[in-house]
Amino acid sequence: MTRTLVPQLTPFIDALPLPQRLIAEEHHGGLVVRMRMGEHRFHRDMPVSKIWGYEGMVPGPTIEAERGHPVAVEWRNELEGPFPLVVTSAPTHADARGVPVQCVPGLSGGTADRNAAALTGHAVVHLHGGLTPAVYDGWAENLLAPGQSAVFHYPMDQRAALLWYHDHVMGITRFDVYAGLAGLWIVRDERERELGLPEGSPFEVPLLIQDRNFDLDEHGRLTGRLIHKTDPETLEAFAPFTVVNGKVWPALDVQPAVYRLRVINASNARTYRLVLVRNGDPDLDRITQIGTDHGLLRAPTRMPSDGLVLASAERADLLVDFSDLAPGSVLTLFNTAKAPFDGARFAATRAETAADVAGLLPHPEVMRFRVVAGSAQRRVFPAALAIDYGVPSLEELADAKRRAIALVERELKGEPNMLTMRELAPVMDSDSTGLLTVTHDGRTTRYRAVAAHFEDVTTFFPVLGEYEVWQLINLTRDTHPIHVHLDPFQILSRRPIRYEIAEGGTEDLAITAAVTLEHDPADQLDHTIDDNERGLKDTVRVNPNEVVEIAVRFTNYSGRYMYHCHILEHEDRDMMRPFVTMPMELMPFMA
Ligand SMILES: [Cu+2]
Repeated sequence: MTRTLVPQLTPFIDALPLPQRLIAEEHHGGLVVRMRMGEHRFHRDMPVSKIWGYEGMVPGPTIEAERGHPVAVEWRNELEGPFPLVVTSAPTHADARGVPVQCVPGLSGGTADRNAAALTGHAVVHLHGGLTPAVYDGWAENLLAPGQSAVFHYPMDQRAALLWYHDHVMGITRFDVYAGLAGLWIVRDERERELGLPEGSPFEVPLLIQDRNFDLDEHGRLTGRLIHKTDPETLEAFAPFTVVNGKVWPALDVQPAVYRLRVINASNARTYRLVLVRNGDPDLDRITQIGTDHGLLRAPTRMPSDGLVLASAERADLLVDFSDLAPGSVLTLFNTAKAPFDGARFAATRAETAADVAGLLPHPEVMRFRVVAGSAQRRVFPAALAIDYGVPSLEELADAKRRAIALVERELKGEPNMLTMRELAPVMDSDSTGLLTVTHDGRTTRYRAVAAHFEDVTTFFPVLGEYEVWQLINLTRDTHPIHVHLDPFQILSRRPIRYEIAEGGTEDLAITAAVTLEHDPADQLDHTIDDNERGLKDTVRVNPNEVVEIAVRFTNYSGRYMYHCHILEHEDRDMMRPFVTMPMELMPFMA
């Protein structure tokens, strides 16, 4: 089904806002950030929206810190009801015209969820990408009620990178982040300064990309009221309007110079594949990627030929060279990824025609760059970027603890599907049932699921300082961005699998399935690791028919942390699990 929906808002009207900067050094490392109800205008032609935001803003202030200089933030919960967001599940997947309801504004026949409307503003802040002691990491159950506050200490003993802080409340992260509780956090260090990278305005520009939907009044006009809408077939919210730094489809005037774009996908569920288009053609060669989730790559990389894929919470540090362009040149950023994202390719040459309502992508526009007059500034950046990390060697990994996790979707009658990460333990006995087998080169390993839900027993106790290899096995039809709190990891491999789940084999905990590490003939994906993924990551896409192996080594902080799918609707139901990092010398005392 292809159909073009006329957008109810004119694109490229509003100027791209730059979030307010909150520079920790200027406050001697001590900051106060209040969570507050606010009013925010997402587009010039729409009334203001009520939001919950840090300092009452969307996005919150960008906190900037220096490596090695600790930052203490007093997070003050001053949220007030009523909850500014209408949560609804529409009764049907598509409207009378056959258009999926998620592609259009309004409630689409749904009613406001009363439990969501009754939310009063419990909150907890997580610094995503922070190497943070467990007590300040924002455990999803340790909440601040309105009127309460807490000082979180962030050591900032970590390399320069674009992080972000956002709400992480158990079961409702998807609503709190959607209501506005997200902001950027930039760590800076000497290595980046040696390289002469742009820092601050005008040549360093953060781009925080989200999708949002809004309510309609009785005349069909947008009211500005935020809507989180799902439907019987799609448990994630994929909203039709793309919002960058809080504006729908904004525009940025750029000089003929090199810009550093710090891009983050802060959407609940939507994956973007970003393609820059000029005069109808993809113009990806002017973009060089220098960094990923945890900062600089070892060497600059070019864009993947289809465009830059960023799933929820993934970041990219980009240099975009506009220096050869005449004033008046226009470049438009498009998204070509349909939703839910399953890794399927889409040629960059077709980016302008990526609209696809069946793929819940009614408006592929993201934002626009307009070149204005200025003296052309060319800059050359070094070919060597990061010099502080390498790929873990086979020797380092030889004795690594290996863990396996199956990503499983379970259909439930009369309620939305349940997604879980099943932690697997090898079993020896031969006659058990309820097993998941993994066959590789003729050798079969048999596993039993020992934990699936957040509240199940903790089974992961990584020892500080030691490498571990985690194997993420996707038995679903969607791509899941898996995020591990605390230390970053490196992607070791991404390989195709074929698998069969036994009839009725997906139980609440047990899973009966046979996985083979070989290509499924029906599978179109190439299961490669992009060059821009060969850095320090904290979120990795695990595509359908795929197993991804990561090497992770936790370093300084012991305690209880979480790892989870960063599709917030999945994280909330129930794709999140705890792990406990342990000092080596305590291990003999563990039962
Ligand atoms: Cu997921």
